[in-house]
Amino acid sequence: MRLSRYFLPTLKEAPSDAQIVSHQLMLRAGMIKQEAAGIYAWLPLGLRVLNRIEQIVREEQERAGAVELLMPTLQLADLWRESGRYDAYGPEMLRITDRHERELLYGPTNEEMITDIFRGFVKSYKSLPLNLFHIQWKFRDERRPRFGVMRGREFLMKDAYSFDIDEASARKAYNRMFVAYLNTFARMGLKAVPMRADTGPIGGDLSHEFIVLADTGESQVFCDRKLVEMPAPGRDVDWDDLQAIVDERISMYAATEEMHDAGQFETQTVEADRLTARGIEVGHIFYFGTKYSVPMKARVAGPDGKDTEVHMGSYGVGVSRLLGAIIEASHDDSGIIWPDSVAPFDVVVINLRANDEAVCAACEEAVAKLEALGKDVLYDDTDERPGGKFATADLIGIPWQLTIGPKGLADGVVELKRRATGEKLSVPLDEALAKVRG
Ligand code: 5CA
Repeated sequence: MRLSRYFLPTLKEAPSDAQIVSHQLMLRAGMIKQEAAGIYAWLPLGLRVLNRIEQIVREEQERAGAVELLMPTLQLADLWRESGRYDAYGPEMLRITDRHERELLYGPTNEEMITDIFRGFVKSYKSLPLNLFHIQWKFRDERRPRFGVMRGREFLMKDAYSFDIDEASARKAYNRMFVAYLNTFARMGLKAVPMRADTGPIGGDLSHEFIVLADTGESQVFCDRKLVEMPAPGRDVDWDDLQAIVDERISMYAATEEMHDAGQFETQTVEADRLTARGIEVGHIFYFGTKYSVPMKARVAGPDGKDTEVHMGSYGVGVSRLLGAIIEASHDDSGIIWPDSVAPFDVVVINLRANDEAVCAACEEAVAKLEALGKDVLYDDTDERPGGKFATADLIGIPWQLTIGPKGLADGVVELKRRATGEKLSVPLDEALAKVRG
């Protein structure tokens, strides 16, 4: 992608109402534009990262056995009356009336709709276990939308819903999502800690939030330091029996403010491991049994032929919020430092003299070779001065910067910089390519 033909509206200064660093950097890097309070347009660079995060979430959901579908953003109010949540949800729900005076709402979550889909098609326990997910925009009319995409009103969520014949099997579904979440966030370079959590309007009595520790986090959290450093379980696990992996983690103290018990914290952890911090909730999983299947009559025939209500759970990931969380966890004074796995481009090739034929030819050769290696390349072919180009490259956080100018070219070298460490190498192009290839 040539920068001269791209759309990257970077800003010198962040608007003064952007309070936290991730919001400031997303605006300065030309990733998002606010359209209304808590509602953003995703500009090309932001959309690239959003898509990459979405894809990691999708892959890890599928690895854990969940199946993707797509439900609409608009839902019928009557469906929500069946569960009793239409009135219970309160002013966070955006209610809409169509031209036929039919009451609709912009979905804040999808338990009712997925339960309706399920009951329409699934009649036997033989179709279970089943876990269906989608990645769709949600709307919650938050009282205080703030911090950019962290607490938006319109935001992208991955929500999965599991259906099982009984509680024991539903807990296995819960464990699969628990482990999938650990792997998902680790792939994005995040340390996300599962913590006991309040279930709020979703309901149920078993629930964990996945929290990324960051000073700007909205909630106060308390946990055992060892839990933060624990590596993710990885893909090669027995997906049918994850209890030991889950138990090892939930046996260590970790709780959000609402669930915190100071006495228990002291007895369960030694003082040196007691961590009190702030955190960002990037995921939340719930087991709520038959809360929706009873009122909505979602039943299947069991092995004995008798109809029984299914046991359900729901599992959310804040896909758009994750951009903010990743930036909070990975930036410096010059800008964003994207982990390789979610970066909008893998490499930026910086042309130091865009009016010099030999330099342009060398840059184009480098771009072509990088693309042949399967890399996504942003080619800064603009006639901006070098200082401005380096500042932009640092700001937008591309993991590798490959700089080519007349002086290096005369010596047969290019400069390769790793954004995360600042480490620079002056080497022949082929050596730089080998480094980037990894
Ligand atoms: N139905 C359940 C699970 S699918 C549910 O809605 N859970 S939730 O309310 O906890 O939301 C799931 C995730 O969405 C949260 O963990 C959070 O990461 C993200 N999220 C929630 N509200 C917002 C918001 N206003 N802005 C951005 N992300 C949000």
